[in-house]
Amino acid sequence: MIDLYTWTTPNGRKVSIMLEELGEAYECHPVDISKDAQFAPDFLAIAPSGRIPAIRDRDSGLTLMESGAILLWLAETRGQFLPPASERWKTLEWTFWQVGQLGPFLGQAHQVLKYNRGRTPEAERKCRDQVARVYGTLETRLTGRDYLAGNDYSIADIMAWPWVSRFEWQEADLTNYPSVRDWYLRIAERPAVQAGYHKPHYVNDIPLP
Ligand SMILES: N[C@@H](CCC(=O)N[C@@H](CS)C(=O)NCC(=O)O)C(=O)O
Repeated sequence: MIDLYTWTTPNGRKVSIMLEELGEAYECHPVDISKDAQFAPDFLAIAPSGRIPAIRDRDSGLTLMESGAILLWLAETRGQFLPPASERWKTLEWTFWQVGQLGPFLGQAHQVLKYNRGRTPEAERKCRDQVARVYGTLETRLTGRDYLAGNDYSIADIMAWPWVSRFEWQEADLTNYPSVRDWYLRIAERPAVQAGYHKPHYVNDIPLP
């Protein structure tokens, strides 16, 4: 049994989607980051960075923060969504690209373009450039491929998809990125994605371009 500490954000949804894909038994513990629940001592004992998501494995007592580490641990210990041989390295390449580029740049875009629009035009211009750049990278990678690692759906897709699901917040028009759009819709149809998206509670339907 896994305890999942999470909230209704892209980083949190990566883990609930992965757990649903694995058919894993888990219990959700909401950490309302809009009310600073991430700074409660009990949560900080599990996630010293004070950021969701985090997990505790009840069997081994292992605790983990950082969505990339959590998905890698689940993939390795369950033997799923991390393909063998060369696709393994492409999976890790795109997993780390998500951690280092897609998440941080789109996260900045949410702050500037959604929550502070009209305040700093230069910051908005830079954010729009970076949004176009990461979507351009995704489009190039997904042209002629069903999934980021290649043929197989993997943790690389589970890492990236929840960030793309906020395309409206990022002012990203998916009709400009047809391969990303097809990939996004292909993954949105998965029952585990539809279940994991609404954890720890329902906010809105999965946005459809
Ligand atoms: N690199 C971390 C990022 C985690 C993260 O930024 N979580 C956000 C929500 S999506 C958070 O907890 N924010 C609260 C805060 O910064 O205080 C991961 O991939 O898990």
